[in-house]
Amino acid sequence: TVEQQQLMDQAAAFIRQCYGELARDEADTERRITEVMQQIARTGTYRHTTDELTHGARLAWRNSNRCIGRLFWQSLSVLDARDVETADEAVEAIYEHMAFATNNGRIRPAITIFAQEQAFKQEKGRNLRIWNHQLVRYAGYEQPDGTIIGDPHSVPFTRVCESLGWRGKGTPFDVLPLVIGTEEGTASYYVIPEELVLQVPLTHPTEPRFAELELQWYAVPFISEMVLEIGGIRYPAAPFNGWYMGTEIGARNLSDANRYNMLRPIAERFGFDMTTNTSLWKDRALVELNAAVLHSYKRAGVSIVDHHTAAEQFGRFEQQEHAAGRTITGRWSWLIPPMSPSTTAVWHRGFDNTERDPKFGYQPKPYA
Ligand code: HEM
Ligand code: NRG
Repeated sequence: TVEQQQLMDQAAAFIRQCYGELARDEADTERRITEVMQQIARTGTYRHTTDELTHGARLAWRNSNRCIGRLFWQSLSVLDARDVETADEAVEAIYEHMAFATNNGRIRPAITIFAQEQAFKQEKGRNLRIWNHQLVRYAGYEQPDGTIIGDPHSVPFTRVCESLGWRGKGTPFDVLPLVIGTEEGTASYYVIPEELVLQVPLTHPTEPRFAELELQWYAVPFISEMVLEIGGIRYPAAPFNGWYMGTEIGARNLSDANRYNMLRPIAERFGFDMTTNTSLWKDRALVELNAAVLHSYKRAGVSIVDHHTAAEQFGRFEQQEHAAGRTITGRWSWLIPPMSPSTTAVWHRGFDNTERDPKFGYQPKPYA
């Protein structure tokens, strides 16, 4: 069929690239391609070797056009959970990933890869899916008056958790449970053991009143809703993590008007003049919040990178790729940091936004 031919083409292209980069010899490469073609002809799909899975996941990171953290793509730890069948086993694998990656604050980039998507449409509903956007995320509760306690981004998913029987405490920082299910039908929730969720209380290096706000954030971003595609094979459950760039927390999560919206309360604590835009009170509050984020993560011994250093590292990534005879791709609107972007080199240039395979992609949410 057309689909099988397409899979064969994607598989062969991936094996060639992968084995080329891993310096395997020609005979080895051709032998493996023949084997994969036979597997596809016989079963409609094929299974990656451990080396292919590992390098494929690293390539997907290297090809992530929206990611500024790609210098470290070769250091990704790949945890193979393809033989996991039940939700209970999946949760165990996720807990192991969380402990390994968190590493008491010295964060290690990692990905856990669950079973590949079924080859036949009628079986696709049985695929394991993690329903969470990130493994760790704060609940959002809509009050009768329309105001929201917690993270507004989590409101729809929090409702899903509640419909499954979960009840949160109702604080602004309730960690949501894991929800594991299949693409169609049922899911179960699992409350994550507290010791697996490292969190950082936020303080400011010089302004003690900042602590009055009782802000905090979790240590590790684990994206759990994207699909990993390698050589035509799709992995719909493949949670991955690196560490935070400070602005993700300070210039988006805690500051966006439709997220925690903290700029006004921060400006109050610093005594900035909020009667006029021209005092730049929002900009000044943003700087102080971001200084507090970087200061607090450092003080807690949790890995984090500021946007200036991250942009420099991205420059080194590009040099490294050129030295290896490759070009980079990127999406400018995502690579520039959300604060003081013009102080970084990424602002002053353009990028080729071609999407290469292997890659991380979006997929429909498993809940309505
Ligand atoms: C996006 C930084 C590790 C894959 C991003 C973004 C930042 C970032 C700042 C933009 C996020 C946003 O604006 O919401 C970093 C840093 C890392 C890191 C500092 C530290 C090691 C990783 C790893 C992977 C990865 C390990 C995968 C293996 C991606 C992908 C996106 C992204 C796929 C796009 C996400 C989306 O479309 O929502 N990264 N990253 N990154 N990163 Fe990284
Ligand atoms: N902006 C999101 C996280 C997106 C991915 N960022 C990373 N990824 N740093 C947020 O929670 O703020 N990573 O794998 O490290």
